[in-house]
Parts: sequence; C-alpha cells; structure tokens
Amino acid sequence: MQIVYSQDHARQHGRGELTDGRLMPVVETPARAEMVLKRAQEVGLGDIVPPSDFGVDALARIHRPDYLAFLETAWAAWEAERGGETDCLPLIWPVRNLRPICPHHIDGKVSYYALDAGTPITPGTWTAARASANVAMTAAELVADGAPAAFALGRPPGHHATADQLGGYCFLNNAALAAQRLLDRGAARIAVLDVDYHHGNGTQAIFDDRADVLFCSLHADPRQEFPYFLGHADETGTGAGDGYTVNAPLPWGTTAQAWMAALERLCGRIAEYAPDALVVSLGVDTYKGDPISRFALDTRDFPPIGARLARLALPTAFVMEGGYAVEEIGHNAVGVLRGFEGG
Ligand code: SP5
Ligand code: ZN
Repeated sequence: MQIVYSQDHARQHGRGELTDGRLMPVVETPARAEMVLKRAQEVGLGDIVPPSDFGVDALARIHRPDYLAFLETAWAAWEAERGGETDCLPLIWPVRNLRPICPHHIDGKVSYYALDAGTPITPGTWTAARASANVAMTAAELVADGAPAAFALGRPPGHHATADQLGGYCFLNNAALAAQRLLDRGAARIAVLDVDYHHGNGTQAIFDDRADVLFCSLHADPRQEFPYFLGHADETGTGAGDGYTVNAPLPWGTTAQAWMAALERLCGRIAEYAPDALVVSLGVDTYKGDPISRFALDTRDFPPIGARLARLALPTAFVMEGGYAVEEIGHNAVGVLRGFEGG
C-alpha cells in the first residue's frame, strides 16, 4: 500500500509535558514517525508519496473556525507575551462551576482550547498539525480513488482532538478528517475503528450525533486511564447517532487474546453496518513495552490484527495515532499493515 508522508511532522517537537507531577520530556517525538518510515522502507511496504494540500476549508469540515484561528496564532501570542523559551501550555480549565467563555489573553485562551497540559504548542505546531491532517486526507483520497488501502504516516496524532480542543498530543483530528473526506467524495457510510490504547474521545465527540460514521473503539478503561472522562461502555451515540458509537473499554493488563476477542465483536458490528470504507486509527501503544500504557500485546500480536481487518474486505485508510516505544514502533505499526496485506 502507498505510504503518505511529509517531513513537516518534525516541526512539532515539544519540550515538555506535565505528567506525574512534573514537566517531563515529551514522549510524542519526531523519532516515532522516522522509525515507522524506516521499517516500512525495510520491508518494502509501498511507495512513499507526499500529501496534497487541502487547505483550511477542509479542516473546517470538522473543526470550529475559531479553534483553527487559535491554532494558527497561538504560538505568536505566547512568544509575544513571554519569549520563546518555553512551550505554550495551559494551567486552568473552565470546569464545573466556571463559565466557558473564551478569554482574550493567551494564557486563558490556551486553557479554553486545551483539554490537558500534556500537549505543548510550539513554533512548528500549526505547520506540523496541518501536514498530518493533509497526510490523512491524502490517504483517504487514495482510497476514494480506488486503492484497496493506504497508510497515513503522520504525526502529531489526532484522535483526542475535538472540533474545538487540543489534547493528548493531538491538535487536528486526522482520522475524522479522513472519514469526512471519504464522505465528501461520495461515500454514504464510513466506519472508524480506533485501536489505539487510549479512547479516541475527539473522534467519538465529533461523530456522536451522526449515523453516517460508525465509531468503534477498544481502549483502556477510562476509569483507570487517560482520557478518563469519555470512553465508557454505555456511550452509544446521541440523537441520530444513537447506536453508532461502540466502546469496548478493557482493563489494565489486557492480553492479546482478550484484546482480539473484543476486536472480533467490533468487527461484527462494522460488517453489519456495511460501510463504504474503513478508517483505522492505528495506535500501537497497546504494546507491552509502551512507556505510558498498560496492555500486554507483543510484537507478534500485531500482524493478526491487520489480517482480521483485511477480512472485513473494505477499502481501508490507516491513520497513525499513538505508540511510544520508539525502538519497536516500526515493527509494531508496520506489522499490522503487513498482516493486512497478507491476510
Ligand atoms: C495519541 C495518544 O496516544 N495520546 C496519548 C496521550 C496520553 N497522555 C497522558 C499520558 C499519561 C501518562 N501517565 C503515565 C506516566 C507513566 N510515568
Ligand atoms: Zn494512545
């Protein structure tokens, strides 16, 4: 399958994320994408193609215009306020008992538009996030043009980003943009399957009240794990979207066997929905050696995931999400894709 890739991902290189009570070096680094590219080249997965530029209008199919304007201008406002020595991070949120009215000052604005303090805005964030979105939409375009599958090898990831909030290392929801692109190219129904370790709260929220996108996710139980406040089993969608969200929360320590059993159930639902195409939010932070995650999948467990997805027999756009074990990320992510091609 073709691999859509842009070096602009490297423009997102945060200095710090708040975790465990400290500002720590970020885990979502440029090396992640480089390792996946290296492995894809090693095994001859497919040609590497650059993204097309779909422009801000395509982003506005999913994201709120004021949020896009914020992302475009946030770094300049931050730099003007206090120089460029630190990344732009939030420190207060409009939570219970406060009013969500967007402030004018950058410190208040970043808090309004962020959902965590782990997602630094840097000088290159807007460039890198747009490139990642274009990579995903280009993969969707290839699939719309008849390719059986395509791989959007982008970062920063996207599935935690909502219509108007960044977080979880995500700024623009690449998978949602890919799904919308497929719909805009004539598809009637798209399934999004999110296999990242973390719940794809952004994607779920974006498609919550829609029946033209089925959102299925298997992930660490939000009672134990980030993003904590969405991803429970009783979330099934609202309004016209009722019945078109399916969550499979799984406990810390989940083995490959239990994980595959949950995947089987979600694949059954996807087959029943009979979509025109599938978008896979491909996170490999389910790997047992992942530094921030607690599932127990081994490298050998990834190809069977791809093989199972191939049996859905759907045009498929794979969109890179998480996975922070940098040495193994290439083997794990490309393992899924090779399993798909062989399956
Ligand atoms: C795309 C994606 O995978 N985003 C994940 C964002 C998770 N950010 C919060 C991580 C919290 C890690 N806590 C465990 C720290 C171990 N020292
Ligand atoms: Zn993740």
